[in-house]
Amino acid sequence: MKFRTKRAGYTLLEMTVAVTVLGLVLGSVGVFQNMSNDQSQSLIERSQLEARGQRALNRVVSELTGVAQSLLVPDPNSVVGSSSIIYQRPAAVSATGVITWENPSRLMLESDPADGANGLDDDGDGLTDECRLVLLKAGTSVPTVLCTNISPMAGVEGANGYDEDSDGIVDETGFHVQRTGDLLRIHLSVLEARREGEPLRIDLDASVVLRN
Ligand SMILES: [Ca+2]
Ligand SMILES: [Ca+2]
Ligand SMILES: [Ca+2]
Repeated sequence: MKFRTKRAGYTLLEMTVAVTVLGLVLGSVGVFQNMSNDQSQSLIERSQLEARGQRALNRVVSELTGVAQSLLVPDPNSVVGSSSIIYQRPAAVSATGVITWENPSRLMLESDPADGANGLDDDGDGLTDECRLVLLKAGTSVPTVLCTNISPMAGVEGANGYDEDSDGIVDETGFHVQRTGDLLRIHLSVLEARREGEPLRIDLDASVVLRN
């Protein structure tokens, strides 16, 4: 009487299929892991850039809080706003409500000294014609840099006489202020170069109510 013997082991074909499937699974896991790492890194970079821009914007808001509309130079009430503003902060208020003003301070956007406005990335940091925001406080002669790597232009705006983002301001720069009534709008566009692709950009806005 003959008995069929139970098969031990796997055929070469089965082994090949198993190895191939395992390879595909491990490859997929690797790709997914890389995508996940890239997304995490991107989120971290965006979060850090937003925090950096927000710190600078908070400082600008702090500087411009309590200032008088009539003491702004220039008065940024035109459709182009202003990338530079001279202002005076209240120093003291008398019992009768008379305000004594500090000497003028100035906030201004200027080209990064290492990268002039020529359409080229002169310093090779991945950003073209980046700017910086500086503060010259009353009574000082050395400006403080509040923020670097500011976009020359805000958002999608180009220097072409059009209001691309339909915000009512034409050709606005990466830092600008604009006054409507007693409301002063402040905008900041900060950049961070990436290893590949376009730089990361964060656009931040705030506003302060001016004294009359
Ligand atoms: Ca540059
Ligand atoms: Ca340049
Ligand atoms: Ca605009």
